[in-house]
Amino acid sequence: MDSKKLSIMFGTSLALISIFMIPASAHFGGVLTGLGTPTIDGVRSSGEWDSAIEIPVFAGALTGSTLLAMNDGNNLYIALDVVDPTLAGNDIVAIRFDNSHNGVLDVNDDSTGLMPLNSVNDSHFSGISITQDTTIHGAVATQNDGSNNFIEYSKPLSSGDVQDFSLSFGDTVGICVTYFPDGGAATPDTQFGPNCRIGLSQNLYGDILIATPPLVGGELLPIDSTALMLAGLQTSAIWLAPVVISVVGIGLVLVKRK
Ligand SMILES: [Ca+2]
Ligand SMILES: [Ca+2]
Ligand SMILES: [Ca+2]
Ligand SMILES: [Ca+2]
Repeated sequence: MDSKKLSIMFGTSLALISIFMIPASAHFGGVLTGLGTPTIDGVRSSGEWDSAIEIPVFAGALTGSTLLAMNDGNNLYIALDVVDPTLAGNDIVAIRFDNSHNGVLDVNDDSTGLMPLNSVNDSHFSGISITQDTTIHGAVATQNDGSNNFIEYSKPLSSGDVQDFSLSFGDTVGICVTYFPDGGAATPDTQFGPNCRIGLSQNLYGDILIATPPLVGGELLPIDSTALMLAGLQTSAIWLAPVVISVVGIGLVLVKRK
């Protein structure tokens, strides 16, 4: 095989590896990701969250609840579809983030508390405790459909506030979600991942991958045309096949030339 063909194959293989590169493995559960822009109104409208990967969370009385996340170029969106027949003033969602995905609670790791009356608290780890930010960022809306509370939350990917996360396309951020139904205590059954609130470790957090809209001709593709492809890319093991084949291919070509 001549060197030109070899370099083409090598280049193609590298391109395939970069295209099909999968994110770091989840701390717990599946990786949440998706591209899209929901309306933060507490209503799961038809198709609104279809591009987001939906994973089961919680246990016991909350079995059947699910968590979703997606992003566009501006915001991170999170939705919790939690089994709860009534929306009460003390149904609270607490979300903690592992900003840099390092598994350790760091100063300024982000945190939020979502209240059912559509108010949002914005906090961070001060080094001693979870403390309210100087400037509150984020929006939330919650509604009940008779069986579930649907909580929709948005926050800028990069608010510019050092007390908030700053996320770019391709980043993975850890997430710990706790639901306090009717002000009840947090138990492993009401947390994703289980007991993620305990201690300084963030190793039981789940993961959100900030989705990257593909560039075509130097421009971002419209989100709707790419969401399904990206969702499949992150969840289906079949997408690993080109990586494996490419790596094996490089090895075979190099061995053959020796
Ligand atoms: Ca909505
Ligand atoms: Ca951290
Ligand atoms: Ca803030
Ligand atoms: Ca914050």
